[in-house]
Amino acid sequence: MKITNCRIIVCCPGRNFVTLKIETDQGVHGIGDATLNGRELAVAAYLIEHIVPALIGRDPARIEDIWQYLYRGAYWRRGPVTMSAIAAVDTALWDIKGKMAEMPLYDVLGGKSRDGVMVYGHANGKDVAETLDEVARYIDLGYKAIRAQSGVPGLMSTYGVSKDRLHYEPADAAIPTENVWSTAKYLDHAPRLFDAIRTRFGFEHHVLHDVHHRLTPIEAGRLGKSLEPYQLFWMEDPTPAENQEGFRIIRQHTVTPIAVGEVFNTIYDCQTLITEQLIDYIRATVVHAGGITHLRRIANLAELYHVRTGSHGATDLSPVCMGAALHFDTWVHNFGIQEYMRHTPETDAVFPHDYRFENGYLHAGVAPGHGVDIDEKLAAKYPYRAAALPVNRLEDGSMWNW
Ligand code: CS2
Ligand code: MG
Repeated sequence: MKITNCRIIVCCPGRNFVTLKIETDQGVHGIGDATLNGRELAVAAYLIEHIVPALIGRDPARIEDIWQYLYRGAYWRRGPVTMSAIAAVDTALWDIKGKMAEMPLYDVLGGKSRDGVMVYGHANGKDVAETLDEVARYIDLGYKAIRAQSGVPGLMSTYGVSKDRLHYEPADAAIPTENVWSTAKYLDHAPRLFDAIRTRFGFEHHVLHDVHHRLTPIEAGRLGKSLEPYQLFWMEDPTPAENQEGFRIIRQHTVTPIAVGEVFNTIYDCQTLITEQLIDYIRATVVHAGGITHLRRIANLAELYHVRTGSHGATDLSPVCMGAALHFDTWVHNFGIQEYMRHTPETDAVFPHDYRFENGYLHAGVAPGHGVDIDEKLAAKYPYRAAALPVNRLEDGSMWNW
């Protein structure tokens, strides 16, 4: 069996997506997501210039060897652009593997560990009252787990709050929008939000919160401690994780569980966090962490240390990534939860898929491979539009983490 052709499809059905399609001499094709929010064309160029020419003629069955060839063979290892490009190839090859075996991907990986994948939705509002109404909406939709974000009094805008409540989309301008941040205002406000949620809805549902890399370790320790009465499922990205040792400080001060890793691209980014049990959930995902082949290594390491998976699933990860992630989640033993931000109907139409939501769970579907395809004719109607994520400044004007 041979790879005969590779196509890179860039489209914007509401937001930008980069999709790799690998075709073979057996008439079977595979699809992989290569989307890196705000840097889409860099990954597309990496694929076109450096990967596709080396793939033609290779045997698509040799997934492990191709992964090692692209990772070791580049000399320049790691990084989000490289690893997203490798992930796209890897995902497409696993898709082909499943189609050739006539098995859903979870069966190729080792079979189902569970019947459905628990997901969390993203409830957000400009203030506490509006966020509470959104939490109620997710409860009505059947969600068992809900992440809550709200505007902070005195700040014009913040991470996680959008006009279109159900389809949160932060990349809103070609040149980044500038936000203003105050740690003091946020730390004062966040516990009030969760107090209001537990007062109104009780403790039946899992609640989560994303700090989006805004705090220092000691501030994160304080926040985690102040949220303990509300029993969060997790506190996400409390501090930037380049400094993995910083999480020791957070751990010394709070038992609020911690989830980290949506921006990670290799196992080395989380090695200390996992082996020292400084986190509870690892958020690395298929598209940004080298595909199924590498994510499997991360999850296997995590399992040794009681760390469970909680993969990133924002709208900027395409339905192709979501489909692959759901098969992975269905198989992997140490699964925790999966993020599920709903795609717009335009996006869903461009990417016909087999997964479905029911009663708080996503089901991967039984189609061979990962069960997601791309309608190229429809995709061509939505050309690329430059869009970047916002940036953040402190109130005195200095740059901060968005
Ligand atoms: C996020 C994202 O979903 C999440 O947890 O932190 O919204 C993130 O900001 C975007 O995926 C960035 O592309
Ligand atoms: Mg996040």
